[in-house]
Amino acid sequence: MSRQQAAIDSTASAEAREHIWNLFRRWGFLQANLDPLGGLEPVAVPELDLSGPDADAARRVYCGTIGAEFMHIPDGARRVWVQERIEAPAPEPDRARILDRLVRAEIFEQVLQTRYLGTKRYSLEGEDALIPLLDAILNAAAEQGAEQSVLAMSHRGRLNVMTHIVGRPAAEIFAHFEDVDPRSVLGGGDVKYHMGATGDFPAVNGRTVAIHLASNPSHLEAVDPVANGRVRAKQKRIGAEGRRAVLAVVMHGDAAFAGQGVWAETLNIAGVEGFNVGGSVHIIVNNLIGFTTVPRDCHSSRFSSDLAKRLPIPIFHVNAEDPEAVVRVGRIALDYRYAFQSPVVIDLIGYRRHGHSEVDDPTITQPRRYRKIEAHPPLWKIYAGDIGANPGPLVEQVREELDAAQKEALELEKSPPMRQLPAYWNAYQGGRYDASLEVDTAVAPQELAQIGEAVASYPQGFHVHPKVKKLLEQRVEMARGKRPVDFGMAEALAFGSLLQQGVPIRFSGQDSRRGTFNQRHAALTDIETEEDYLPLQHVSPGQAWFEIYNSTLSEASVLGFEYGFSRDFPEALVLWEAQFGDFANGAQIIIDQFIVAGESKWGLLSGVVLLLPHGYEGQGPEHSSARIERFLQLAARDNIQVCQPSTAAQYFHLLRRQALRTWRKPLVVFTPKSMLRHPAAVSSLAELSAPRFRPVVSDTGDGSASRVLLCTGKIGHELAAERKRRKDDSTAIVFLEQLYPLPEAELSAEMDRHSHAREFVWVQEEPANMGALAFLLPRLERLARGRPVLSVKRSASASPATGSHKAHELEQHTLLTLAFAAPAKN
Ligand SMILES: Cc1ncc(C[n+]2csc(CCOP(=O)(O)OP(=O)(O)O)c2C)c(N)n1
Repeated sequence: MSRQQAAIDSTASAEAREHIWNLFRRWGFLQANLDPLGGLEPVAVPELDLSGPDADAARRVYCGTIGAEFMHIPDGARRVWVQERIEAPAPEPDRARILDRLVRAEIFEQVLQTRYLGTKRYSLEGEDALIPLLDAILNAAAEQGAEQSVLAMSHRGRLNVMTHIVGRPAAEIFAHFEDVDPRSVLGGGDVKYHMGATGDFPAVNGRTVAIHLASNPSHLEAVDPVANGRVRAKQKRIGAEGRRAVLAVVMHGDAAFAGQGVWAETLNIAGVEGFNVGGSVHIIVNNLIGFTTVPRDCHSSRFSSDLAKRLPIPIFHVNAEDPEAVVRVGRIALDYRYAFQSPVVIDLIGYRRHGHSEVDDPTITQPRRYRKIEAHPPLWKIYAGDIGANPGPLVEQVREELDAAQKEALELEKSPPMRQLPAYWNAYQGGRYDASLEVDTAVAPQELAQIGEAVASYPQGFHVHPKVKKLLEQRVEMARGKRPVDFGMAEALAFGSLLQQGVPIRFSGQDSRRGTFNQRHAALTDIETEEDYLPLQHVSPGQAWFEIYNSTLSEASVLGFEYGFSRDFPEALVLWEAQFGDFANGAQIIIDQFIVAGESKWGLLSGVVLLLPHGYEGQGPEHSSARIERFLQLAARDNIQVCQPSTAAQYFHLLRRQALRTWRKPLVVFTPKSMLRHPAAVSSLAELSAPRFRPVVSDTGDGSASRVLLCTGKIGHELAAERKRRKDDSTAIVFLEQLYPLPEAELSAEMDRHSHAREFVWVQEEPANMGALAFLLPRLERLARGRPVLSVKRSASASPATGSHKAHELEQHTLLTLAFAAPAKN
């Protein structure tokens, strides 16, 4: 054979070999040995029906207990990175450490089972490898320079993670089982497997990783964006090294991962600038069951992880009964996150030893599987056998330690707090409202002028759109007092003045940079280059940071993220805007489970602001309401603030108040649409220099009116116009600008001032079953002290508003007429 021919042959065989390996790289995971109970049958893949030394070698690598899915990643460098790590020989693991973790994880569950029979603990048994997996991830993270990690997870194995990863003493967990102090949580608190916890993870390399296990509700996956938002805030606080220093590790159930949209929305925002946390590590604690439901009823795909493949990120399936493979995957996944600042998914496939909880009998629905599980030894026994170790003394020692911990718990009089808030929360408080919390929010006119000029400026040579240029010229006139201030400018002035005072601002929402109603223009676009310029980043030297992002078209993940951010950045004003208020219910779980109840359940505060455009303007059922009634129904014990400022100045003071008070409470603001530039809603600079937000805006009359119309928001301005048209001088109009906490003193003073009024009338645009009516009526009746309180509203309706603009106008006309005529009894 000629030398040339030999070279061609060897090239051909190198290519053939590469082809074989590529087939296994692409499809091998479908035939990997991933299910400890053998239920996950290999998929028939004709491309892999190969024999020969190369095929055998590739099969050993790609069809063993690790199934790597990465060939869908478009970036070749990333594919090669994974491939090299998977094809390299497995590093020597620390077997004693793995066995120690497995024994501790399992014995902990067993002790809980015997001591607290009949109590739910959501055992980790069958997925015990999670503990060595987290251990491997955090050790690798410590090597990469991680200083903190935010962990999020649901019920399964949570108590185990609290003890063995977060580092909470077992005695604390026992104390919560003993429920030693029920009186401290009457009407509040949360179950033990939802509580947050903080602690320190001592890494093998001598460093410590501070762990924050996020408090989470029952609603599966809802915590995902919250955890990421928290990580982003922690990273922001650190600065340039933030992404290295703070790591998100999010755990999921297999049914929840496949089923819940919020995690998919969260993963979708992971690579978007405003929400990027440099990659989060996701672990599916995959026991191949969701309560009683089997995988084929949980998703339309082979793996619960399959939706993750829509993103260019790797997914590592691993058999939870090969703990050495598990820790190897943990290391590879973590290093990938650090190499590419990318999310990564680990699918840890095991089983669930007991029922959904320990009080649940799984043999009713999966009798065969559970016969198998009953006969299946725990992992530590299998592993000890595999490595030829005698775990007996360790098992004894762990049992003794846990016995001692339980005795310790019995002595406790209070359930110990399992977390410590960071020092940056020291300056802030929650609890009930108190007038002493108020601060002045005035800004002097000359300062407003300076800030106003700055927010209307842009660099020389920056090509502003002619329409925006005109608007900015108008803003300069507003700043100089030559033109009244509108809502858009009031917001810019509030932000600018806060930034100057050192308050950072983070803002996100759909199309929020320009503003859905073309009103904000917080980011200017050069019409030649499409480059951005954010005037609020250039208010004055030494100012605080300002960020504003257009979000993805998601409510749940984005609001969850902003709530999370607010949880770890109390000094910042954090705002989320719904495109129209009606869309906020896409984030209803975040509102219900975190924003309104977080303080009551977990003692955790947030000053997040929700801006919800609201108003009946004939734009149809989904562009009118922000469901005021729902927020008021959720309001109790001063948990949130619900406000509707009727003028630009009121909005200005409200935003400043939120940032400058030390009271950290979520603020829901119903913001205007058509009123954004309306002459009735604009304000003078003097009003911005007035001391404070006024929760009740009184009628300017002398109090002699025979009727008082009470209202909030846009309808008040329409009532005022109607009153003028009618030349009516016997009707007063009072704006309630804060619906919750209800400013009873101010409201009752204003009602008392109208001593000649024969009746009070609550007027709202919403149908009778919506708006503030149901919340306010009993309260107004109390404050009216015997005088009648009537109401004008649309008829009760299943949908918030009509779809016909003309019908809307007819309704609105009737509403105004009725307000000035004889209103119906309630
Ligand atoms: C959003 C939501 N819907 C329903 C439930 C009720 N629920 C609690 S656990 C569970 C099954 C979860 O299965 P999986 O995600 O596989 O986790 P596992 O319990 O198996 O660890 C369900 C449906 C819930 N907690 N959250």
